[in-house]
Amino acid sequence: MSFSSKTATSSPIEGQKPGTSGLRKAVKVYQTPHYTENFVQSILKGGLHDKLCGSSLVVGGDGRYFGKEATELIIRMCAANGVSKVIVGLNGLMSTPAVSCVIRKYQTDGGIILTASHNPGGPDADFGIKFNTSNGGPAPENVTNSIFEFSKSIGEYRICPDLPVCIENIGSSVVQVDGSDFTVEVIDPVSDYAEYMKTIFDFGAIKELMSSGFTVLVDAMNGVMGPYAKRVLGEELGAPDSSLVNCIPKEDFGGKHPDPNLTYAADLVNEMAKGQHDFGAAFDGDGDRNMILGKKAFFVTPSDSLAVLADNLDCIPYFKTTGIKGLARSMPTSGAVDRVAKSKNLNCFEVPTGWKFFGNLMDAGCLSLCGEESFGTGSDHIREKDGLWAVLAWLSVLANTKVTVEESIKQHWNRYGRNFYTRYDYENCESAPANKMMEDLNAFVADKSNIGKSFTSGDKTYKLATADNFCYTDPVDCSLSKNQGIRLIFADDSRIIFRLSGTGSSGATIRMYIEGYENDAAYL
Ligand code: G16
Repeated sequence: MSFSSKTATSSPIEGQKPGTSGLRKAVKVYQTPHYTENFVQSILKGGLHDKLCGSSLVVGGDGRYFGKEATELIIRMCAANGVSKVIVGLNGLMSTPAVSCVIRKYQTDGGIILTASHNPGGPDADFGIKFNTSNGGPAPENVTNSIFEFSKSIGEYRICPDLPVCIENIGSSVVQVDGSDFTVEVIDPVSDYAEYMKTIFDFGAIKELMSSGFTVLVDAMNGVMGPYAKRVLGEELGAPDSSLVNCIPKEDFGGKHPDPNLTYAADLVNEMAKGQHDFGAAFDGDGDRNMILGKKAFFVTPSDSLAVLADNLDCIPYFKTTGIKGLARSMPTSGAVDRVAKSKNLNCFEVPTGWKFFGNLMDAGCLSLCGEESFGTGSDHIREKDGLWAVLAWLSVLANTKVTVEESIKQHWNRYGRNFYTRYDYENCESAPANKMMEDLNAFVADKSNIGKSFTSGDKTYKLATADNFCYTDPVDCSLSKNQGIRLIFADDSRIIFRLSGTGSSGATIRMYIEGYENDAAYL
């Protein structure tokens, strides 16, 4: 069959600047005329440039409302823009880590992920589109800037309107578009990822743990992770069906906020609190975030999770082959992992918030394990954070060390001290006063007479040692990222950090992160 594409006239739409991770907006915004088309065309041209013609791309998403329409539109636009092959998940589904895995495995030129991650879904909620480059990771800032620049001067987009698109059956189809072959390959979104996990972890050891009376409870939050949890934890590792809950992906996540934290995964927390399960975990909508709980809902902060995994990487076969090249965390993540790095004589990088900043370090062979306070953990096996990987990593540690989750955390605190940590989110703020607050904080940190001042809280006094707005120079390509968050660092390494979220779909969200370090056993 052969088809012809056409050029449609359009004009720039304000505000198509990708945030921390893609362009997240209300579904209703994405549904306005030309909004999605403009952004997809900007990704294709601004993200791929002269590689566009003849390229291959992966397309997948978390199953949220509007995902299917957007997937079909993207395929029609890829066909019209000279892309030669699109690999797409069955029914448009593919977790974010799996997209990264598939891009790398099949060496495509990148991928387009349809997700607003942990933001709610449905006709009145959020949608998002994100571009990943050929290394499998989120596009770095120079690429997202180029996409944004393109969107500001767009005058037309290309589409093949009559191309029939069927993503409901696995298989490959080739058609002629404007005289060239165009292939759409619909794949099982789980298989490649599941096979890869088997090469990273010792499934035999985890299986043994799971059959020894150790019980898990995993909540997929009605997001894309259901089929992955069922295949890997259920079919491969023997977790009973009843221990894997909310595993059918729903367009509106069943009305839930698919964010794996103590607030939004409260059902899991309450069930774990009954003390009937040894290990609990939840994922976000697209499967890159994770929350880990021990028996009786013992909460593992993401910063501690990273530190404990860093201390136990020898429990994971993958690292025996690759070696441990270095560790990293985002700036607001607690310094717990830094202490592990120091004791193991490893480099520990501090990058701005956003997984995209880890990619260069991994590609340059400087980084094996990294994480963020925002419930993200992962390694250089792919270029996205990976919720199920984190669960398998924890199960590997527990299988090897034969201690409980709570014991492993407490042993860690006893050895390294404890970074007490909390984050406050002020959501749905008006943008202007939030920006003014950041300006005032900028003025405060610029005034060097504040250094050395003491502040007292309870029986503790904190002396301000450093105050700045975090600026990062990528050690690999020397690119500079300024204004990445206000840092107040005290003499004992305690910190207060302020930054504006880059993942909201409207208004402003102010984040305040507070961290205090203790190594006095009486306080742990
Ligand atoms: C995204 C990024 C993360 C980042 C988080 C922070 O997470 O992928 O690397 O830590 O945003 O968000 P904010 O700017 O709101 O603090 P996700 O899971 O939403 O893709």
